Amino acid sequence: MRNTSAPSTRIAPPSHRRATRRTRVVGLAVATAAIAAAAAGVASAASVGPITFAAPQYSLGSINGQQGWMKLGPYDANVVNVAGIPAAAHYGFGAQALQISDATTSGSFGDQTFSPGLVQPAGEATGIRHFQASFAIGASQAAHTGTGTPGPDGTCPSCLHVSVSPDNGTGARMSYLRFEDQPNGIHVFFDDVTDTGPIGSVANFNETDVATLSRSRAHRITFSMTLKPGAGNDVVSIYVDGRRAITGTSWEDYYRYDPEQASLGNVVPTVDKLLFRVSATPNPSDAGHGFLFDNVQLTSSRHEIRVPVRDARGHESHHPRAHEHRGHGDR
Ligand SMILES: [Ca+2]
Repeated sequence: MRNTSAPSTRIAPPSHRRATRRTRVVGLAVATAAIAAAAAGVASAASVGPITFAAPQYSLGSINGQQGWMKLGPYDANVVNVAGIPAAAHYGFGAQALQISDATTSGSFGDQTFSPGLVQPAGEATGIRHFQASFAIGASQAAHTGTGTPGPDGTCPSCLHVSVSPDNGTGARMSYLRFEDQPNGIHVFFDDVTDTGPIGSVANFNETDVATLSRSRAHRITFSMTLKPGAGNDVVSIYVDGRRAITGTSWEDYYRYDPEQASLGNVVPTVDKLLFRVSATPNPSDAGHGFLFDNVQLTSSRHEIRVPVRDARGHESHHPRAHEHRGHGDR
């Protein structure tokens, strides 16, 4: 995985040394952190969003410091005027959206772009074991950007790329999607981890190309995580436009067993934010372009919440849940 090179924090993902298969977004709505009533039966513990990056809460320019967003490094992540981006005219993103490119990248974590956090993190030791995060993503340019072409393994290190991960705000990623703008569309790569232990056992990162998104419209992406007590049992499903693209597991056992986590006590982290990360090969010509993100929403809960079929605007559609298709989610 190219995204884990030279981690600059110690809560860092693994080097890709042993990947079995080379494996490797936000808005201006009010980020409401609503702690649900303590009454039994209330499914939702906490939520953020939907964030639509709208004025007046959000201003054009760097996302850092706006409504709980953080981006301390020199990355190209800005609230932008959608009217100035012809490709996005029909995305349904309203007047403003979040633009992120890989013009500037680094191997670091804690200074990259983080969403606002949930008041109640989800984690297997918290009793709040369900985490759901979704966002809309669209290309900022109608045509493939740059000159990158995929290699024999299907990945394209020189293509426009941004990864998104459920995280705790420090770079302790518990899952991972990478969006790559390849010539035939935006490829979506999912990574999970297998490590049967014991402590000191090196983890394997498994990467799967789960979808190819058309550039002609925006797409809704959802992480649905169930963080069960014990090893090797977390369930992570990825939905593309309301259809399930893959079900795998989390990165829990990297933290639980991998020697890279020994100095931190091999502790499995909680999740309460989304990390939008740009690492590996920078593409300076992508500055001001890259991907657009909107309608960002996060929820933690005691009970699993159904993943609604929504369009990129975040509107729930009327047709029933249809998410059992594995594989490419953009058909
Ligand atoms: Ca678990």
